Amino acid sequence: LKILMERTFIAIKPDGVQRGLISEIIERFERKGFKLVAIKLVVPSKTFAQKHYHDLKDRPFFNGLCNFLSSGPVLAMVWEGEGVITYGRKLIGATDPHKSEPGTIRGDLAIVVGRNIIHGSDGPETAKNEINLWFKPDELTNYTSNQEKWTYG
Ligand code: DGT
Ligand code: DGI
Repeated sequence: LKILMERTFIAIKPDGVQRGLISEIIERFERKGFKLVAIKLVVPSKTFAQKHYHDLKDRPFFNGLCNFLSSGPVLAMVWEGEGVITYGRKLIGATDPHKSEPGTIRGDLAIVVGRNIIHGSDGPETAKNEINLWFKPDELTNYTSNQEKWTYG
């Protein structure tokens, strides 16, 4: 059995932290079987938020989005597992909570796009870039979870 391990960057934005949704969100990733390899609570600067969202720099909501991301603590995390980039997005749900399915994080826990509580990398390239932007190499742990042999067989 060959496991194709991947890592993705997941962040609970200031609205999710303020609304007390940290444990609820982490629980969903944990229960699925994904492994937490890095975590920290940080207040990003506006400049840092602009770097994180640079792909959206021409959108009308870019400034408001960056102000919002830097308005309070963000819980930055790296999660590992087979297919975690794609499946993480599935757990999160569609960008606009009006459209996210019930059962997803945004579908169950958010209402409007400007306050959609969580971010997740949208592909292998962004995952790599976002992990490098938010974490130093020595902040990423390497360990074998006792669960892995039961989760993957
Ligand atoms: P803020 O700046 O933290 O108070 O954020 P809000 O609540 O004003 O709203 P936000 O962050 O969703 O959007 C920031 C700005 O961008 C806001 O002045 C309205 C504008 N905006 C947001 N979404 C859209 C959109 O879909 N289209 C256009 N044209 N403008 C938008
Ligand atoms: O990767 P996503 O967060 O699902 O979506 P994205 O990368 O297209 O957009 C990043 C964030 O920007 C999103 O979580 C919320 C915000 N956003 C996206 N589209 C809109 C938006 N915010 C507002 N106000 N209006 C939008 O149309």
